[in-house]
Parts: sequence; C-alpha cells; structure tokens
Amino acid sequence: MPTLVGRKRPVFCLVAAAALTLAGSALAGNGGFAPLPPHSPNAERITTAYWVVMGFTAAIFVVVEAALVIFILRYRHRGPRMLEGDQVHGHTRLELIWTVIPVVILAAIGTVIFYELPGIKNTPPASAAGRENIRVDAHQFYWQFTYPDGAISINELHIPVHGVSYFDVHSQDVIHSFWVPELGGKIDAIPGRTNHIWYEPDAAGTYDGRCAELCGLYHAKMPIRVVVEDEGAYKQFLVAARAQLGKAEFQGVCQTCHGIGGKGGYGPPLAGNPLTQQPQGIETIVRNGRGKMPPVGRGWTNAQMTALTTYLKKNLKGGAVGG
Ligand SMILES: [Cu+2]
Repeated sequence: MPTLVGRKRPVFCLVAAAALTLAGSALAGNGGFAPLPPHSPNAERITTAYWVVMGFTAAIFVVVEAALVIFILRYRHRGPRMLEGDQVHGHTRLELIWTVIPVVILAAIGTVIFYELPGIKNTPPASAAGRENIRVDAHQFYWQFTYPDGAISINELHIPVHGVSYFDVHSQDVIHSFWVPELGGKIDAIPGRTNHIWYEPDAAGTYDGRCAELCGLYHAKMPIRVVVEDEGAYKQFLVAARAQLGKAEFQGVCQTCHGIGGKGGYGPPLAGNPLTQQPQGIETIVRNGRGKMPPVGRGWTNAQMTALTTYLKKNLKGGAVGG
C-alpha cells in the first residue's frame, strides 16, 4: 500500500509544473530577466553591474536549492522518528569555508561596483559637438524640459545623438524620479535640491521612461519620451518647440486631468468654460492650484503663462479642441 507521501506525489508534481509554467510565461511576457539594452555609457555600466550581481545570485540560488532538494529527498523521514540525528559542533574547517566563500563573493561584487561607479556617476568631458545643459522640472503630473536656448518642451525630451546631454533635475512640488532605463540610471527629483544625470546616446531613436516615484494620483501619467536625433533635427525641434509651447502645455499639463481636448476627465471640462477666456483667473489657478488641482504652473515664466493663456483663449472658446 502506497504511503501518504507516495499518493500525494502526482499532485505535487502537477502543482510544481503548473507553477513553473505560469512563472515562465510571466517571465517571457516581461521580456525575461534582462534589462533593456543600454544606449548610453552609464546605462551600459549599470547593466554590467546588474549581470555580475545576477550571475552570483543565480549561482547561489541553484546551489542552495539543489542541495535543499537533494537533502529533502535523500534524508527524508521514513517511518516513526525515534532518534535525533548527529549534531555537528566545532567543525573548524567547515565553518571557515562557509565564512570565506561569502566574503570572497562580496569582495568580488564590491570590486566590480567600485570599478563601474565613476563611469556611471561622473559626466564625461564635453565632446566636439558641445554639451547640452538641460533643465528638468518635475511637476504633478508632467515633465518640463528647458533647453540651453530657452526653448521648452513638455514630457518629450529631444537630445542630439552622440553628444553629452547633462541634466539639472528639479522638483516643483513633491518627490518624483526621472528614469529612462535605456539611457541611464534613475535620479530623484527632490524639492529644494538639484540633482544631476547625463546621457550620451549611441543611437538615434525613441526611448521611453517614467516617473519612478509614486507622486500622487496621476503618477502613472508622467511618461518621459526621449527622442534622440541628429543635430539638424534637434535644432529644428527647438525652433518648433518655441512656436508650439502653448499647445504643448495644454496637451501635456492640462489634458492629463481635464481630458482630451479639455472635455473633462478627473478635472472638470475646460472646453467652453468661460474661465479659459480670462488670462488673469487662469494664471492665479495655474500658479497656485485650487481644491484638488496642484499648482501645475509653479515656477513658470511669464512667457510660459502667456503661451498657455493665449492658446486657451484661441482654442477653447467654443468647445473641445482636437488632440
Ligand atoms: Cu512623478
């Protein structure tokens, strides 16, 4: 007659297989264990550090789990238990081995990290193309980028390919976190403090990022889209950004809560709202907030405010505007 364990074995195998299948498909859907392919030297070094730590932890996991399974099977309890097993005490060699191995592993990981760290943190010297110093302002709930020539873009950051772009990261309200995984590490945007990060993208393209710090109700609607392009396209973008500031502000700042075209969302509809035709009233609310609305325009220049009020006056008079 099979033992209790024997009868339960098929059930155990089935459950284990199902768990592995589910975990495997979840892993595949998530792109596996690998970080996104790096496209900036600092991101490359972060990825290297990731794989070194991953290698050690994976090896430890396999060794420990394998030993665990072997011991469970080999030394499992058969029949009534009468005797305590042999206890190991004062086995100096064994104790030395299990102390020295972790020390060596930690030293190896530490060495790699300290070797990689300067290349992650320290900004490389400006290349021939020059260095773009860009100011990043995090707000509830959008990102504002101010370029060296004063042009401003919202949520979409443009930078030249192969050049060094250096960012001063500020926050105008609560703590946010600026993160574009393919281009570099995460850096917090903290009120009253300026943090820095840099990118030197090696390929043109579009890279997606996010606010990585829960910053309020619409935290999830703080995407960062980085467009890396050649110098000519970048210069053209700066010119276009100046001409479209009001539109960019409306779409990137107002629409998030007030709905597409200002038709209403979490915030009340703006389209057709007589307030949109009163620049003074708009400015007061945008700069100071009101009720549940955060002071989205804190720190804005007058030119920025005028761009928005002009856009609202022109486009939200009668009804909803198209995207
Ligand atoms: Cu945020």
